[in-house]
Amino acid sequence: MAVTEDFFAGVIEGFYGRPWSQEQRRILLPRMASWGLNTYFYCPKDDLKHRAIWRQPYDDQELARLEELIRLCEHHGLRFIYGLSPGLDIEFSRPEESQAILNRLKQLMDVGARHFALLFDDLPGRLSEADETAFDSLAQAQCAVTQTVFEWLREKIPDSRMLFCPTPYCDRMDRWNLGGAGYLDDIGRFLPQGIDCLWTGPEIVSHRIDAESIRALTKRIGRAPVIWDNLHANDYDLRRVYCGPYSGRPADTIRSVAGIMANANNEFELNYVPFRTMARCLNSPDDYEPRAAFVEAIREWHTHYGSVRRELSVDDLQLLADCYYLPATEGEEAVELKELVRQLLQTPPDTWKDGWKRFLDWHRRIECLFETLTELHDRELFYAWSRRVWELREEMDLIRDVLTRLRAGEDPTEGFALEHHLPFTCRGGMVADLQRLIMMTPDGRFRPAAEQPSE
Ligand code: GDL
Repeated sequence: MAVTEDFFAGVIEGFYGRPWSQEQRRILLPRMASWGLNTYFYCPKDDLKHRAIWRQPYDDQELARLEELIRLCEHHGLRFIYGLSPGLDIEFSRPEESQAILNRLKQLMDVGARHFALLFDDLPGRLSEADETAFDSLAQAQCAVTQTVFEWLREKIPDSRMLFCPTPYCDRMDRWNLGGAGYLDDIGRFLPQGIDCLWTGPEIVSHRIDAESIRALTKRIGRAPVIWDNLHANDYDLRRVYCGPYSGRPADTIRSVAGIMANANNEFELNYVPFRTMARCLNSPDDYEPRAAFVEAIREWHTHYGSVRRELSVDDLQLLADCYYLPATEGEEAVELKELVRQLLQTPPDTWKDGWKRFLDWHRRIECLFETLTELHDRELFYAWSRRVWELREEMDLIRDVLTRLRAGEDPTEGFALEHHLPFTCRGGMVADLQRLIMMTPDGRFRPAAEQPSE
């Protein structure tokens, strides 16, 4: 099954932080088309005019950049969607506000945009005082403005597609009654048919999305949702990137929705495997196998890793991606490595068998890996990896030094002063200190950490 024209299959540039560069987008768009994706959705949270100052028109230079993207999408047969987030301070009851939205859409339409979205995610979830008297609920206020925009749009471009992102956009937020009780039922009643509704699944970052939950939602909102997929998004945690395969969206889920678009790593270069595997999954969901798709995508991605001196092997790239896999799971080798380190730290050295040798082998590979990455021709690719892999290498050094002391029979009770790890510089900083004060249990609960000396 190939993705059909009316199904949204693509990429959302919708994360917090520095938007991708124009050059990165020029690389992305043809790649998407060649992989069988059909939509690029522009809505970076930190394009100021997308959200913070949404009423101000784009200047000529900004508009020229957007126009180039629209043309590129046209050229490659992709649908370009422009998204606007007016929700931070919009007053729904003032007609000038709807007009401000139309002005912005008109600006984009004049340079060729045909499909649009209004996004009401990540907002206070309350109406202003004036709006409280004009509308019965936040959902009704949002639907009223969206309807005005939709009617205007369809008059100008009858086959235009329009999307809407609700304030509660996952099951958990619905359970919290974000946006007010009955918000999603109001969407079902008041959001005109023909407008698609975005949804991230059971959670903001959903490890798995089942068809059953989609069917229940479809009934409530009166349409099959379009999945805004945050599986590989990493804007919420600067330590992590996700290079694991698209997974946790079974074929019957894919068949139950009106589209799936991925909002992924801020580091554009690290999205090769996420997008490649998602494209594969959406185009043949019945025989999609995540690990096999991952291994294949790694082999393709490996061709981007030409370096000035030493060669990076496919196996080493796979090890690296295994260490930066998916939000709730590590890749196969990372799982083995973590388990080995745990065992070595918790058992006496005379029971380690070949464990020490195996650890040293991983240590050496990660060290070499880092050195090779520094020498890549593609500097952007190296810069995207650099701080993450530096940190991984540092931790591997630290573990090696601690294990070395244990092997020498030293007593760990008082802790080891390590030559190469300057206390408070290594693993230092306000956030790291705060993190140590609250610990997470193995099943993901939080509690105060065991007593710690004050400074
Ligand atoms: C969100 C934001 C998105 C962000 C993502 C991951 C939606 C609809 N909105 O809540 O912009 O990148 O989480 O942090 O997902």
